[in-house]
Amino acid sequence: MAEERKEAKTGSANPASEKMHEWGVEHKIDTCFERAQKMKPCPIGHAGACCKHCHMGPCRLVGKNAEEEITGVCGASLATVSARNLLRMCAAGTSAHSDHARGMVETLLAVANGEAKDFKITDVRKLYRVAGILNIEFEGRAVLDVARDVANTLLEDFGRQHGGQLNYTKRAPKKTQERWKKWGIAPRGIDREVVETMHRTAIGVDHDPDHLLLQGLRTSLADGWGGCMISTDITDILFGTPSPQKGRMSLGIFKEDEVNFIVHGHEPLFAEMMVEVSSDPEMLAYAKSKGAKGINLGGMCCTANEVLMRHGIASAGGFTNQELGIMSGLVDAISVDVQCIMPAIVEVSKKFHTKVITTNPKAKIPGAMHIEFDEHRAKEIAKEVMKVAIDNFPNRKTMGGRVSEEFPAVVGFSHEYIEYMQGGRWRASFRPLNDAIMAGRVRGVVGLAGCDNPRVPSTGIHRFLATELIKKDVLIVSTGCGSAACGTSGYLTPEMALENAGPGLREVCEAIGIPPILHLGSCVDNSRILTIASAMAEEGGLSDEIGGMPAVGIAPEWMSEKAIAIGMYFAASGVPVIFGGESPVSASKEVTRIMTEVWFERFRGALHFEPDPEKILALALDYIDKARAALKLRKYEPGKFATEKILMDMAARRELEKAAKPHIGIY
Ligand code: BF8
Repeated sequence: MAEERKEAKTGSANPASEKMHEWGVEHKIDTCFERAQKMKPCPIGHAGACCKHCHMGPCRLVGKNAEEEITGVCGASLATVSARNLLRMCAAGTSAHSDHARGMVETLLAVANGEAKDFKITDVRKLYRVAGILNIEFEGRAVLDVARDVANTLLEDFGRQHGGQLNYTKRAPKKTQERWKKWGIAPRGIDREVVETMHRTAIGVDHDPDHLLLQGLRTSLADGWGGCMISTDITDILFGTPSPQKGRMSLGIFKEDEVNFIVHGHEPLFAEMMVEVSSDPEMLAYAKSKGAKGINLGGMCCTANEVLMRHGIASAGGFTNQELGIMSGLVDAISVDVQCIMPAIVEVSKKFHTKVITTNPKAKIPGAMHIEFDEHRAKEIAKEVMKVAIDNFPNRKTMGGRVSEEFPAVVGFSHEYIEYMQGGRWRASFRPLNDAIMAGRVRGVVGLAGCDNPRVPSTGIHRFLATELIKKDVLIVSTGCGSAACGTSGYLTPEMALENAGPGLREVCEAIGIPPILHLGSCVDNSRILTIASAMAEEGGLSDEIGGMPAVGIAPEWMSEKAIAIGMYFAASGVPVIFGGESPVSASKEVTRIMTEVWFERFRGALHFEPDPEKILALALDYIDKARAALKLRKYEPGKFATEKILMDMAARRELEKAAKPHIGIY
């Protein structure tokens, strides 16, 4: 298998992960890397040419001139079939983020009603900000009353039936909103858009590919400006808006002499409680009674991002690291809730002593222990789960692979903090960033996001793009497993700017003391990028809408339907997006044309699929440079930039702290 793997160039591109993977290969433990080799994707489904929306099929629309000449039994064309397939991926992705968001809002409501005693409103300022956006009066009112109104208002966004559109769509620049209105894609209720997408993609309903794809965009906007943005806001209100934290990342975070507990998944409610419980004196005493020196909490995937950016809890990495972490033999228990959890972790855990515990009522895995989380008894349940890990500590017997690498990381750049770091508390703004782009110090901005993927040298394309982009003065904002790929390679540090960034970007990073790759959080926190782009448009000097900014989104190793929803909401909002790997609709030239040319014309965004990392880089830079030219900004030349504007340094920012009036804007 090892030889085969070399030939196929799979495995992880991260040295620590690959070391652990090699250990697994030697000990005959299969992981996603081996399964990816064994499982050849069906080429028809892979290209979006298979329709199984009724039982006359599945129909396979293949052959010479399939687009013109072949149809399904019902007569559906290849373009219809491909568009419908993409829409269903988008609907599933939207459902995942939005169901997560619903859980967050329900918890906020429970807190407001005094029913979730272990949680509280941590960021009242953010609550007021959100209340302001929703036109809810907050001055002079009890905090919990404001929270109740915020929760109830946002809950309406899920099920709105008549008229109107999602509350948060008004946070987009006016011009962006006008485009949505013109093309009829302003989302109404989140659940409604998902249901309509499922309806219109059923046999015998909507057959016009362009019309279908517009509904896909409307659904994706319900994800971005609904599910994701709501989730980000409520999480900040409940657990605090992130500001830079120091953390540790990679597979070397486990400790031999402590109880190692991993929180994995997406919804941060349970994980937050585990953070609290891991330093609880009663739990620590219990761990000591079992021979452990302490409790070492770590995270995996997006849950890791959530607790890393708020508490500095170490991250073991992204999607393809989940089995590898267990292979250390040091994980006493891993809790999982929803999304991106490989059921295979149960099989790997059987080779060691690790307990896998499912905690969400929506998700069980055969062979795993199930202890259901209930926000009304949050701490009690968290303690129960932690005790499982502590009781399991003395059972460690099978020696796993050993990896010592762990990297420091500076994480937790919320959009509020990015605004703050450019002007201090009282004059927070995006002016300095816009000026740096106008002056040519910063060439443009790339959102590096999405999954890591065992079908490519995992995390490697993220690393390649991160290095090349910052070298070319492109500021990176990263989320999800894109952040994990960068962090587990040691890229999320200010030193990265000194050593690898181009001269203009380096100057900006040095002036503010930030890394050239800003960790913005989990995948739902892609909504922070929408907020930043809106603020940049509002600030002036660049584009007056999200479209037309020298900005691109890249998900080079995507695999999840959630990534499709994200890519589509960025495209609909005006951002050209490039996904790595083969297109899931490559079979249809018509669908591909609509997603690139037609969407760009209408929304100034697009969705490309490009397997070659060099070409992804070239396409991203081309979009950025063309946007600069269209905005009549000075031509980007490395090392040459206008000098009249400088970014605010720390000393200047401290001076501003002494000034007056807080700024509570719409963002
Ligand atoms: O939501 S980046 S593999 S962990 S889907 Fe999943 Fe992809 Fe990671 Fe978070 Ni996002």
